[in-house]
Amino acid sequence: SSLPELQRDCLTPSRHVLEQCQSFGAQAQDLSALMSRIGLAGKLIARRLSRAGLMENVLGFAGNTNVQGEAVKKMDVFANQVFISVFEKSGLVCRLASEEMAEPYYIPENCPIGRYTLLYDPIDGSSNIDVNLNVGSIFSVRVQQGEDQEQTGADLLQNGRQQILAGYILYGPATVLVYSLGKGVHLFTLDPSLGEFILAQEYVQIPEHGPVYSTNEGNFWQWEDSIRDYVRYVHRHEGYTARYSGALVGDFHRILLEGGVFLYPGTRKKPEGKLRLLYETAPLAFIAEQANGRASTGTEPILDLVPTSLHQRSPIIVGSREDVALVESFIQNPR
Ligand code: AHM
Ligand code: MG
Repeated sequence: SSLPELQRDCLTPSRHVLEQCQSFGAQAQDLSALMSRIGLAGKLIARRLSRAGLMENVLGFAGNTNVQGEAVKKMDVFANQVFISVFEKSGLVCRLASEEMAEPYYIPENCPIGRYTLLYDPIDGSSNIDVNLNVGSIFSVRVQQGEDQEQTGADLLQNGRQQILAGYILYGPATVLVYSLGKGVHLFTLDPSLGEFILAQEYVQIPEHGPVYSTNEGNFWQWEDSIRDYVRYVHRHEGYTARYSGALVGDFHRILLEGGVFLYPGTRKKPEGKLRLLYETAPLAFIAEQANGRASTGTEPILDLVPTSLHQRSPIIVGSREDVALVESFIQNPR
């Protein structure tokens, strides 16, 4: 009926969620509104990032001597606050749990209407901000189970299959938003002239195999033998290439589109690795599985892991099926 161009430009994430739900029922409306708020958070963060070097006290480039640590913190704190502001008085989310906050943040005026909890990493890969490289935000939505009267968020300590929606925003040359409701993975690009995310690719599938392995080889001598053996294997075989940016969202996004494997395994001193289960590895595992890829600790699917604390870490091996299986084979059958 309408012009093809208009049809395309109307395919925003909130509209897409309604189509995915195949209904205009209350749950569909809630999830659609939630997606549009997440998109707004992404736009607010993208805008701030794009001006970061110009604004005093954001990066500290302009006449601020005490740059590094503080500057990074400021953007982290800002991005964390963006998600809170966007969901306050929304009636949608009763709690937010973030990598940046020790305890969940409760929004009493949204309770008990908002049955959803948003878990997020507001700025992932923060060391990249100082040098104007890509960073991301990761999000995950769960339904509140039970009353949580003591406000401990104990019901969040469940496996990753309880996520009803997950995804990330990548602040790169373009800002992209990737999400899944458990019905495939969909990719949107921010059109700055419209200020809207517009559908770019539906039902994204990770290739069965890809050339990239993405890991911090600086940890080589801290790794277990099995991981070292895997990396020696790729060094000795043709067809592999290393890519590592220091920002998980960007490294993962490359693998989503082109295949390969990202790994942040544990080290001898820190067997759980660095990345957090609820805010980082479980949401990306959800996306990977929905795109026909896999995400593993080395011995079991990330999505089956049940945390015992909100900020628990987990190792992750994620990406193309064949490549994840190869890493697992080194872990499960040490040579
Ligand atoms: P952050 O959330 O504090 O930024 O930490 C997570 C980041 C990931 O984006 C990235 O994959 C990893 O830490 C890089 O860590 P390392 O410098 O140890 O390789
Ligand atoms: Mg992070």
